[in-house]
Amino acid sequence: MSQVTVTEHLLLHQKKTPMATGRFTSLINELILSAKIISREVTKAGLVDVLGFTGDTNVQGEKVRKLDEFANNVLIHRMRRSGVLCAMASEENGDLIHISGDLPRGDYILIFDPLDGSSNIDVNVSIGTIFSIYRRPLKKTGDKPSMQEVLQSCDKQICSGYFIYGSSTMMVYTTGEGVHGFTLDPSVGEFLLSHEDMKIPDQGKIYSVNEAYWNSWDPATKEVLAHFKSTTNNLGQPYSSRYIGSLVADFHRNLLYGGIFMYPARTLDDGSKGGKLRLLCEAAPMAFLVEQAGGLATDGTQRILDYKPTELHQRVPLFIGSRNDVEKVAEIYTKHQEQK
Ligand code: AHM
Ligand code: MG
Repeated sequence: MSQVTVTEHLLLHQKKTPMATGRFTSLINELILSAKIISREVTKAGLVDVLGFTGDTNVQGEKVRKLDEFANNVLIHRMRRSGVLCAMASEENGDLIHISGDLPRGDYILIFDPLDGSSNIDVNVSIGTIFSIYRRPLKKTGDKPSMQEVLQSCDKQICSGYFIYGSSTMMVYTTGEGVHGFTLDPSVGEFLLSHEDMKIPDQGKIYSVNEAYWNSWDPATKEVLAHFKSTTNNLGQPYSSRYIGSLVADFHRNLLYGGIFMYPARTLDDGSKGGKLRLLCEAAPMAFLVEQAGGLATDGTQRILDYKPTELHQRVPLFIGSRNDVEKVAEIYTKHQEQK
């Protein structure tokens, strides 16, 4: 493995990456330190009292697990004091997290899912932290940014990535100059470059979806699934089905092997229809990564990075992964729309 750390990699690419300023680098370093603390606690799960629920329910209506709360607190506590942010948003908090007046502020906005894949925490299956960084559009460093300033078009992200707490802990990120992966070497406590310029294969062999929702899918979605199972698809044989239930882990595997992750819209009991995954802290950061790796991300037809969010916790359907596979999904959805 190379000896290149994330900071060195950012500096090496400074010419190509104008945001590799001291302030941006210190933001990334604070994020890395937070992730190391979260990783340490995840590794100790079972030995210390971090498994199970806190008894609270979050803004999404989901029961909060102790590790969810721990990861969220670590990120808020550290990043708030980083001096380079003007606001944060977390999957776990209903409102924007402002930087209080007595702390130094910068002009970056950080959006994160502190611990993605919560249902896997207590059973020792890979989970992750997802992050997305925007720059404040109006340089008014004195006051708090408005919601309008935070709800920028998703293609305005300047950096996104994730930490995956798996068989090893990894950081995968992009600043718009390719996707790079680093593995935490526990003996030196540093993330070292292990996967430079990652590219997702154009043609996948894997589809990842929670197929138990079959009865709540529309005919277009059912045809998408039938396509991946058929012998008349691009592969000439059924794809393999792999679903972990942690977006980070499913995405990471598909990035390396090729494949498509799908969380389609479902018709719910109350008749409403929509995706589950959150645009700002899940879909958009992964979409930035996958495009930088040569893949695609859509809601079926519309590119995720073309979304302009209207609310902080907006949800979207998500189809993300290998180019040929996501294009096929769009073809099927478009055909069904035209038939309506
Ligand atoms: P979380 O952020 O609360 O963990 O929820 C998001 C997770 C994703 O990681 C995963 O892809 C999805 O929810 C799984 O949902 P389901 O259990 O409906 O398949
Ligand atoms: Mg999540």
